[in-house]
Amino acid sequence: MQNKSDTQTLDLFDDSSDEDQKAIPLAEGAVVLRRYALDFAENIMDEIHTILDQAPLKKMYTPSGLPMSVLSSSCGQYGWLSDQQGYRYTHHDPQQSKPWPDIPKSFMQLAQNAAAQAGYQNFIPDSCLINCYRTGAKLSLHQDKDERDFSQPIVSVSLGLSAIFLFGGLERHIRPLRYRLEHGDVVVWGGATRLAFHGIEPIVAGQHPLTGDVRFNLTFRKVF
Ligand code: MD3
Ligand code: FE
Repeated sequence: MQNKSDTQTLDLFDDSSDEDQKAIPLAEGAVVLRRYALDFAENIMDEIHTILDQAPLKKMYTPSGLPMSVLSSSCGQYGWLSDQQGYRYTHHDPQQSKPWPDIPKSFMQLAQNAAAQAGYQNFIPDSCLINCYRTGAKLSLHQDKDERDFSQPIVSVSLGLSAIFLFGGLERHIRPLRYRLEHGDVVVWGGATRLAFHGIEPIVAGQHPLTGDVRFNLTFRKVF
């Protein structure tokens, strides 16, 4: 019988293999730290809510004016914005006309420890993008190219509802592989994967004890 989908979800996280807490290389330069943030998840969610009180989530628009389904905010020295003027990082939250909230110490430790596990000993992020996915929210295939130094990795933390992550190649036409990212998973994206096309499939409705009906994703970056 033919599979409905002609791509497959690789069972990267085979529970029988007892690989929890080990650094699993996903591809050249990308390292999955499965459930790495699990013990910190409650603290992280508390911190997220404190940040969002100061810098509320907002809907972004692509430079061509299309609304994005993901809601976003930031903390750190720089925050990411997208609107009809383009994609960019700013010192200020334009909605609040004040600087973005600081990156909490616990976030810095988590991001730095994860990066170190993947071989990046001196990762000091100056930006943390907070993405919130409601049911059906998705992120189309894209590259992250608005940062200055592509030798610096990006550290991502997934919380709440799981997502199917699309992991493509260095060119848009390459068919992406699909991986499930779950609550607590941390991935360090460096090396050749730093400029890979990637995206998120539409989130399937669900309930998570910590986040309710949404998925949060944090991405730690060194922008400048
Ligand atoms: C691979 N976020 O914010 S995290 C983004 O789940 C973004 O919100 C997704 O893509 C999310 O730009 C995916 C995993 C991720 C983040 C950055 C990457 C994977 C990446 C940069 C390069 C390659
Ligand atoms: Fe991205």
